[in-house]
Amino acid sequence: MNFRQWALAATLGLSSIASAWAHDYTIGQIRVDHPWVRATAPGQANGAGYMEIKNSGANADRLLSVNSDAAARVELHTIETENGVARMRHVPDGIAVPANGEVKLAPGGYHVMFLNLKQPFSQDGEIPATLKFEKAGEVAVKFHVMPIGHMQKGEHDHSSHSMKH
Ligand SMILES: [Cu+2]
Repeated sequence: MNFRQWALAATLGLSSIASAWAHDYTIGQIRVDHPWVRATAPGQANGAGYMEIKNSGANADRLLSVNSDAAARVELHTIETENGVARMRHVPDGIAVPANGEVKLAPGGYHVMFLNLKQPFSQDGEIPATLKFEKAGEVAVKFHVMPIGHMQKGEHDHSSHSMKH
């Protein structure tokens, strides 16, 4: 929960809002903040997941993989632009989390790709998954299912990419 969310919750005096926003997971020096996916459109076979990963330790770590029963396969992807065309690329070596730093999985960049969903992602649902870090180990998280048009502040929509699998 950032300060703005905290201030909002405090102003409204609604602890239920505060707890709904408190959605982070800690393992060792790693904190996983607000994992979320977008609700899927009818017929959409794949979904993308996002989160922020913070590392308060003096050693770099790496998100190696994500497992979830919600999809037939889960991969880590990034988006690269070549000759003006954005394409998705599998990152088999995982995503580095710098020492005393953070990495953001966000629309238009790194994401968790859920391939061949067993059920659609429906709004307000939760998608359980296990994140595996090279050093910190495994942590179970839940991706919150956000409304279909949800974007993080300052991000552009790249939802069309998810149709290209
Ligand atoms: Cu992807």
